[in-house]
Amino acid sequence: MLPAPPTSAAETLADLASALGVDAVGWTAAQVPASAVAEYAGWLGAGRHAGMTYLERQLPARADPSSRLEGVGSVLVLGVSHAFAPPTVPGDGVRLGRVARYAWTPDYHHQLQPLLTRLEQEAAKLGVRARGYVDHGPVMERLFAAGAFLGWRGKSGMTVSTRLGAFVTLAVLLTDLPCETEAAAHPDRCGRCTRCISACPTAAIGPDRTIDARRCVSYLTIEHRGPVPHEWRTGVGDWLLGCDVCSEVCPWSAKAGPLARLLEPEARLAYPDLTRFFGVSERQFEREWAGTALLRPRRKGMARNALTVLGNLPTEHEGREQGRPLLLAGSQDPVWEVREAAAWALGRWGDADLLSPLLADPHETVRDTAAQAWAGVI
Ligand code: B12
Ligand code: SF4
Ligand code: SF4
Repeated sequence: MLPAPPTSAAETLADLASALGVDAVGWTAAQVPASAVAEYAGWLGAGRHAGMTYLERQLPARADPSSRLEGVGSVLVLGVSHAFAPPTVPGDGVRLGRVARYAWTPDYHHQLQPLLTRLEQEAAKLGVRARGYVDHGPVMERLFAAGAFLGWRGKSGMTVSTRLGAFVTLAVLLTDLPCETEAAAHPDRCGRCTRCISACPTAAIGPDRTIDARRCVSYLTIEHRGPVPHEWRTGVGDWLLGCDVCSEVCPWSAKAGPLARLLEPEARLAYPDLTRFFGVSERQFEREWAGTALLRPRRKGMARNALTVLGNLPTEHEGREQGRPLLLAGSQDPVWEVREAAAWALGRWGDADLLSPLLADPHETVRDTAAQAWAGVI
């Protein structure tokens, strides 16, 4: 039996979520087993959260959902598909590299928040206290998703659904509705498959269904500040923002096909024009990309990522001609991290003309990378 609070209010809230366009809806008890907390602490202890130190501070709150909502009893878990059909590539600008699907729409946090607010209001009318979260909150969304039978914890760490595949965004509504059903979880449907583990470009997926963020391309392109460690730059490949490899190769994603209906992708976000990351201030960038996922790495992060993607272009790639002016712009960027990424990319291209000025760069790290690039050891 699926876990659900035994009231008509629970049904009303679940029905409303479905009526608002949510693709998968389920209830679970607001319980976090001690074993999950211990595992999470072990993950942090091993340093696999990389620079996301906020995750350490949030552990007590994650372990205890009543810290978010006093008297919490049950959680309504929402799954929203972001399995989009790709939009048509616009013809203008320099459009190289790939953006992960979650970022093809205006920021999903902003898009889904009104839906959660609507559910909170409906709950209040029903005499239920409720608090919604999408991604940002210190809530074990994937644990609750498994408890609500939305999907299981795949070997990639992703919540995978038989109906929606892995391209599913999660949100939760903590409520004070009691839940007496025993905690259960969606059965594992990975079987003997290990596709995500083999396909991960940086071998970031461990044998324990967790990842090492220090080498995950998603972390490196979105959350990591400063130069990406050289050892992972080729693994970044053509990813400008995020990484979908472990979700793409999952057979359950292929079975699901494109079915997103609540979120709408935009071509300018799926295929951003790389020239817009150079020769502009952070403020101009923020204005242009307001309300999108590109704000997280900021202008300097996106310029760095664009240069990494350019550095990874194969020798005969047609994009090299369009990309060279960007390498020049990157090598003259006011931000040293961007110049450092340009030095690396120029080394990969063997472009001595644009590389040589960086050998005398005012920043030591840029000079170091330029020297390695010059020596051909990049
Ligand atoms: C930090 C974070 C990241 C980090 C670290 C990711 C990671 N795998 O740990 C980075 C930046 C690398 C990242 C990348 C991505 N992320 Co992210 N991320 C988060 C965030 C904010 C916290 C996750 C976290 O605490 N990780 C630490 C690990 C140890 O915790 P965990 O995955 O929750 O699992 C723990 C427990 O929940 C428990 N657990 C999980 N499932 C189950 C099931 C059972 C039965 C049990 C008992 C326990 C259990 O076990 C773990 C140990 O305690 C969540 C949102 C949230 N509030 O949860 C989004 C979230 C996990 N990310 C999401 C997405 C979409 C992505 C990317 C696909 C984005 C992209 N395309 O680039 C990649 C995928 C990488 C991957 N393979 O996981 C979605 C995932 C949706 C889904 N279907 O699973 C989330 C849920 C955001 C959302 N609201 O939709 N992310
Ligand atoms: S998001 Fe990419 S780099 Fe990160 S674990 Fe998945 S496949 Fe590996
Ligand atoms: S790719 Fe295979 S192993 Fe990985 S999550 Fe999907 S089904 Fe599981």
